[in-house]
Amino acid sequence: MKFLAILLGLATTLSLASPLSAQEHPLDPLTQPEIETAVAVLKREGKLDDKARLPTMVLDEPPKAQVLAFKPGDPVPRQAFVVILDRSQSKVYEAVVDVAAGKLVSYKQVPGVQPGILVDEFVFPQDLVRADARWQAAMKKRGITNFSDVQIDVWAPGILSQAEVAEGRRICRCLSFYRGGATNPYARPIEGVIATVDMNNEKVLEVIDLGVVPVVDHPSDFDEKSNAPLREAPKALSITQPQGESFTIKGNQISWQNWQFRVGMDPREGLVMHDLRYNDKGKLRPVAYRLSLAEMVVPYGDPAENWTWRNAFDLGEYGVGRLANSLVKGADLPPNAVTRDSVFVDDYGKAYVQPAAYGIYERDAGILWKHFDFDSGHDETRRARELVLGFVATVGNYDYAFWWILGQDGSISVEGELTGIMLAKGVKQATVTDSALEKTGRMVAPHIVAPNHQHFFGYRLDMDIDGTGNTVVELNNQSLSELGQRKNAFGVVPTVLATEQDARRDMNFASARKWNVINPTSKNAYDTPHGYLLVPKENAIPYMDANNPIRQRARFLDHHLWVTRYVPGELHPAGLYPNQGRGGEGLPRWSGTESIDNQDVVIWYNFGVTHNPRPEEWPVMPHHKTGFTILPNGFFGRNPAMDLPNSAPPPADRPPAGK
Ligand SMILES: [Cu+2]
Repeated sequence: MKFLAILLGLATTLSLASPLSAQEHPLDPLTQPEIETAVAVLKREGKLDDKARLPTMVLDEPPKAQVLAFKPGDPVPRQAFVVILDRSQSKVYEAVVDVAAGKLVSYKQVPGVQPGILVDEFVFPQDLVRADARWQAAMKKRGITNFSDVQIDVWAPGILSQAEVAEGRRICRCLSFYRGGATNPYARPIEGVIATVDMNNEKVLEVIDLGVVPVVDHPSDFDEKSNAPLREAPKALSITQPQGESFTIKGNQISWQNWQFRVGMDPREGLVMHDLRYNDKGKLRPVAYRLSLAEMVVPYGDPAENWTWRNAFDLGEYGVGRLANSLVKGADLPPNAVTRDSVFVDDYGKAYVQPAAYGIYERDAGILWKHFDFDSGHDETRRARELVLGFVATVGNYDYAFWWILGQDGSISVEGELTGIMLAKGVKQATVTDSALEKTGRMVAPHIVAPNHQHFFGYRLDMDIDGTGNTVVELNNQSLSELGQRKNAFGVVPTVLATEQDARRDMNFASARKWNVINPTSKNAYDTPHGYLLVPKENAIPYMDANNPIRQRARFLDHHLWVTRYVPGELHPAGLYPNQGRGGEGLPRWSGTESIDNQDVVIWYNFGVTHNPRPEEWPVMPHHKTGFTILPNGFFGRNPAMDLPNSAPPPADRPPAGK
């Protein structure tokens, strides 16, 4: 996690170059002055001492009705939600501060929970472990005497022992990698050595050494020099917008090609889309109130004692938003991108700016629609343009890019890119000498096995199609061979998901299952309800046993789709505190028997990538793209992009037809 220290070092030393202007909207993220007010109020009320840390300080979003009733010029309700970790007493508190009035609204202790890992906690356990005689002995056994050559990564503890549960400690587990002068320490795991640290008492509780697996030097570095000779770079490809971008940004509101929405960067969820509307011939129609990545979990499938506990809840335990890279144009983003800074809060309540924390750009997206008329030679083609918004988070060895993509055809897509370095296991063997070696993973380099694992992404989609009263209809295709002679007929069978319980649903390949979110009271010219269709792509089911404590904590993965009634504060499908959690929090608790027919509903869509590693994914994996789409389905009544001007040059300027 050295990178994190560097990243934060960089971020915290920057002055607030461009503080956001005064708040205009109830959903704007907290500003530096608001953060300062919240901290001052907590101090004044005696709620923050020197040992207290702030794992969370975010905007306490007002209830939806209040936000929807808001008109520009109205007083803006502004509250901060704060989680306080009192390290001296190992207690956790939640506070709400009205930052407009400078008042403490609420303050309560929350027993039996642990917030995610603090920024400091990525750093100080490293020194504790390096100074520990048991860990030093384990290193010496492996011929390592210069301890600063060892990189130590701090992980949330995953599965706890009975003693650890009973003691109620706040703990982390530390993995060791031999960095030396290498750029890729993850290629040199110091296998079998795990240190457990009590973070509130700053003590190494235990060092486990399961026996020496030699740390073998082999070429796995990823810098240019280590991979020479380099191939010739392809010829320059210019991406320019000489007339500037086609979107406009006003505060946190963005407009582009009939779309209008607000954005906010959340330290836990990353880039959140708010109040998404489509300008349909002058009428600003609501589509979604809030769209967010809500949780992730990455379970590993290796049965070795030092691997079974490894499961990353990348939002609840680490916070992908605050792990956002400062994006680089020409690398992370195309040169025509616009980058935006974000204001976050450090462990001590100090605001800092993360420069270029997210990016916005337009990209060419192939053909949007086309038809060439053979008889007349008439050709109409519309080139697709997409608006892409997102960020890139590095969580230890892995790197994730998360994008929201809006189309000119009214489509909304989620694209995730998985890259970075697979978590590797050191083995004694240099080749696959026995099949057991690849039973739960794949040898990707001599002495390196990358264990099978899965990446699960939980998205929270608060859709509001033409208003808050929405219904979710499941669509299943089935053969209708009783119709006609040739037994070719098939059709879609719609089923209303009437209650929260009915709306715990799974993928079905056989019926090409999709879910339609409709407004039953808002209909198109053919008297069918306006709707948006959730179309899954890649997905997975978790292979971990249902009783495994991690699986219990990730019960949102019991189903690919859940629908619940909108309730303010229900944002995180594994609960607010998955770290060291007892399980069962979040969606399983919220999904009851309430009616969700023509109600304000929230759609929870979970999808997974089952990662069976390939040697071609070593030492750094080429991006794996995944995601899903949400398409207008009767929302417009016809192709909303018919009004785009023709992209093709006039016939006289075209090359001869290729007949
Ligand atoms: Cu993976």
